Amino acid sequence: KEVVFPCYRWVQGDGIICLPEATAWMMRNEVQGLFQKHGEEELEERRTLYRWATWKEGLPLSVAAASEKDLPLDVRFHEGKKIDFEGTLAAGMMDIALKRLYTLLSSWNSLEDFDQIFWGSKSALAKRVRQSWKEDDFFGYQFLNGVNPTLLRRSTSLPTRLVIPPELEGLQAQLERKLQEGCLFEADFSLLDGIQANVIQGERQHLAAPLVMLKMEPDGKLLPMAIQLQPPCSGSPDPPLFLPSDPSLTWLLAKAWVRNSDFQLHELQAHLLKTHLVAEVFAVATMRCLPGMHPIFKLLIPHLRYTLEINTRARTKLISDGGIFDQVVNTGGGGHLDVLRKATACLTYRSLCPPDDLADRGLLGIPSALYAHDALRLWDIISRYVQGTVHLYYSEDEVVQSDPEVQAWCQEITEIGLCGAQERGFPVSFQSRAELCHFVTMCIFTCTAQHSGINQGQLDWYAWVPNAPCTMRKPPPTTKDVTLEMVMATLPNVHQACLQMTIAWHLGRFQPDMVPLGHHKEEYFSGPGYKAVLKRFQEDLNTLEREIVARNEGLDLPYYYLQPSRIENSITI
Ligand code: OYP
Repeated sequence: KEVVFPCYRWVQGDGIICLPEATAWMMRNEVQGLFQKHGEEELEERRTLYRWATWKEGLPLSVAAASEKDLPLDVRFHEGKKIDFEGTLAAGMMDIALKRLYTLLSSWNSLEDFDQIFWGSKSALAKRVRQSWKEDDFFGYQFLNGVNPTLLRRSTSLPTRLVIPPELEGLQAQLERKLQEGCLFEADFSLLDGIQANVIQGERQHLAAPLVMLKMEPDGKLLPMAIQLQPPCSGSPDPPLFLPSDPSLTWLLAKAWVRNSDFQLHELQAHLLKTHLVAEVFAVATMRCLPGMHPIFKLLIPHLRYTLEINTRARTKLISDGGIFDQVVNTGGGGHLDVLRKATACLTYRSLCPPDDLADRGLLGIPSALYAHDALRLWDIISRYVQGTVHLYYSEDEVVQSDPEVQAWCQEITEIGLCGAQERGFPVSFQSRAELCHFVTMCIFTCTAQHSGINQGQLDWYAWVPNAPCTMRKPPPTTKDVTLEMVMATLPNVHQACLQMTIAWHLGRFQPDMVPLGHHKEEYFSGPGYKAVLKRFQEDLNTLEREIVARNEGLDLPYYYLQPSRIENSITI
C-alpha cells in the first residue's frame, strides 16, 4: 500500500484510521522534509489538546480535564460504552435501594445476615468465596492468586516489626525453621501505618497496618501462621500476635482486618496507581510526543483506548471529595490520597516488569503461584511482539539513539508524568533497541494483562463483603476477647456493603464492548512485516489460552484472570 499523505487525522473508532504509513516515518528526513514538517505540526496541535495537569501534589500527572466532557472527541467513550457504563451504575443504585428496603425490618447481627444482600448478579467463584472465606488455606490462597497477588514476598529474614512475646517461643522457632527451609512468606501492609481514617456521616472509621506471616506447605498451599495488626509503637505495649489457635471469632476478626487492609492496597496501589494512573501517563506522553506516523505511536495506541476518560471519571466520582471512597471506604476522606502519595514515592520500574518483580519478591518457580506463572508467559509473548515490531523500523541501536521523538517520549514519561521517577529506575533515554523494547513491553503489559489481573478479581473476591470489607467501623482488637457483636459492629453496615457489591460488579464484570488483547480491528500499520508479527502474537496468545484452559480443568479453584481471551486490550473500566 502506498504512503497515505497528507491525510493525517487520527480518526478513532469503527476501524476508520488514516495515518501515514510508518515507512513514511522512516524516510521522514527525505522527501524535502515534508513528513517531518507534517509530524511537527501534528504534535504542535496535539500538545494543545493534551496537556498535563497536577490533580494532587505527589501523584503522577494526569490529563488536563475537569470532567470527561473536556476531553478531545478522539478519546471519549463511544455512545454504546457511555450508555452501558452509566446504565449499569444506575441499575446498581436501584439494587442498593431494594436491598436496603429488604433489610430495613430484618436483623443485622450475624455473619449470615450478609446473605440478605448477597443476591443479584454474582459469579460462581463469588458463591464459592461465600462458602469458604473462613478457611485458612482460602485466606492464604488469595495472596498468590486472588484479586491482589502483588504484595506477598518470600521472607529473607524475620521482619523487624515482628515482636514475638516470650511465651510464644515455639512460634519463633517454627518461623525460623520455615525461614531456613525457604518456605516462609510475608504480607506487610506497613504503607497504611499513620494513615488517617475516614469519618463517615459523623462516625469515625478505623484502619490497621497489618503484617501476616505465612508458610508454604509441600502441596503448594499457603497458610497463615501469625497476624500482627499494628506495628509496635514506642510507649505502647507490644501489639498482640493473633494465631490460628486463637478462639475462632478472634482469628476471624484478625483475618478480616487483613482483608480490609488488602482491599486498600489493592485498589489504591496495585489497581489505581500501578495500572490506571501510570497508563494515563503513557497515554498523555504518547499524544504529546509521538506523531501518528511514528511506529511506537501505532504500536501503543490500541492499548490506550478509553483510559483518559475512565480515569477522568474516577477523579470526579470515585476518589473525589464526596466520591465513593469518601462515602464508604475507611481510607476515604483524604487518607486514600496519602496512600496514593506514599505508593507513588516508592513506585519502581522493576515492580512494573514481572520478571524483575517476581524475582524480587522470591516468587519464581512456585507451581501454585498461578498469577506469577501466567504473568511471565504473557510478558514473554508481549515482549516478542514488541521486539518483532520494533525491529522492523529500528535496524540497529543507533537508530534508537538518534530518534529524537522516542527519546523525548521516554523523558516526558519519567521526568514529567511520573514526577522524576528516574530515581526509582525509570529510564530517561533509550540507548538500545533492547531498552526500548523492554519499556514498550512494560507499557503494553501494564495496560492489558496487569490491569485485567488486578481488575477482574473484584467480581469474585469482593462480592461477599466479609471477605474484603471496604471499611471497618470499630478499632482493631487489642485483646483476644472478641464477640460476634464486635465483629458485626466492625464490618461494613448494610449501605456500605451494598455499595461495595455494586461497584465490584460494575468494574469486574465482562465489558460488553471488550476488545481482547491483540484483537483490535483498526489497522495502524500496513505492510506484510507487521502483519506477520501480529499473526504470530495472536497465535502465541491462543496457545497460552489453551494451556490455561487445560490447566484450570484440573484445579479446584480455576485461575482465569490472565486468560488471553479475558484480557482487555486497554484499560477501559
Ligand atoms: C470510575 O458515576 C470508576 O458514580 C468507577 O475508575 C466508578 C466510578 C467512576 C463512579 C462512577 C459514578 C472506575 C477506575 C478505577 C479504579 C481503581 C480503583 C477502583 C476502586 C474501586 C473501589 C470500590 C469501592 C467499593 C466500596
